Amino acid sequence: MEMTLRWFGTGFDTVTLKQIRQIPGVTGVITTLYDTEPGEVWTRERIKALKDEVEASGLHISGIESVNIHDAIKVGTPDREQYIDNYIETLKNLGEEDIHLVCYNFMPVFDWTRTELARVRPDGSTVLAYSQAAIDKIDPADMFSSISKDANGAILPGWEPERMAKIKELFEMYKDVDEEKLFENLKYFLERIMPVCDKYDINMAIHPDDPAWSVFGLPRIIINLDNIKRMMKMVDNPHNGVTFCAGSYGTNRKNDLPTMIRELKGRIHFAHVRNLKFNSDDDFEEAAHLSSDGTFDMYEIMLALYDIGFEGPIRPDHGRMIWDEVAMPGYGLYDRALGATYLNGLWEAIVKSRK
Ligand code: DNO
Repeated sequence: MEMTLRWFGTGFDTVTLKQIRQIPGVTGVITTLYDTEPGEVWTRERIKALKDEVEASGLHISGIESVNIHDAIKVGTPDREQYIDNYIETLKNLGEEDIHLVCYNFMPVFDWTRTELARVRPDGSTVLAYSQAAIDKIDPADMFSSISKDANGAILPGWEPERMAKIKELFEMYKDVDEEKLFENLKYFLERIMPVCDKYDINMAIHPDDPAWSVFGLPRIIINLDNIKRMMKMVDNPHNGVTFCAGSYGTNRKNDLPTMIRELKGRIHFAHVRNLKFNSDDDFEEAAHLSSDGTFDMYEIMLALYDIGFEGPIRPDHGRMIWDEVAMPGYGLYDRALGATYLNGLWEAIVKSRK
């Protein structure tokens, strides 16, 4: 594996490349062109400029998170053709710049969903949290405003204000899209993009729906092992793979994370490793990466990745806000650096004990 950190780019991220470079063992970043809108073509010039900037700091781009998918593709409206062509063009430009990993998601309307961005934990740190009871009280149209007040001024990934301003229209667009339709539209998209992925050896790594169940009555499909297997089988190409996000699959306590990892051998292209602390089955908060701070056995997760011979990038995921840092919720420097260091420690111990 390669240890990486997500970086949103100069002007969007409070964390600098220099800081990332100083986290022991972190050699790459997972990044994006944060100011592009879903459906836009990423030009080679812009990709190259990003790459040059990252490389000048002594790091490299290990992958893109995300190239977001336009709603027309998820809904399957006739204009999807144009947006898929644009996506293919973006993949070609990434491939020509020697970038071979793209994380994306196929969640309708909302990307990851949380009800709080700054729940206070007993140690005074703050974390993202989810409570089903709170979701059940929120009008989806108010979701964005209710959450963005705690965003520390950041634009949250997947919660672009331009899209959120059209929230009612978006719900209207998805009104006839059920799980079957969403699978069908995902298949259509994957079939169209696989040739360019084959040509440039680009691994597509779908991110799970977070939380891993339907929210606000919207269909969600990337939620468990059966559905992932269905997705991989319907377009059976090694470039059609997954981002194994422990914190997202782990929201559903029926998902046995180490078993899922072992079953997905060869098709996990990217891993997000983080911990959650459950207060009940449908109320959880994000914890420090350390096993003892949350509910998951992080050693077993790392061991499963080791056992399947995982060689792709791993990143610590959402961190707690600690030491008075002010940053995008989940994406401060300090707790993610602690997370990377802890995961590196587990990995070193596993490697040595297995030899
Ligand atoms: C949230 C992230 C997601 C993820 C996308 C991938 O913090 O895990 O926004 O990047 O769903 O497309």
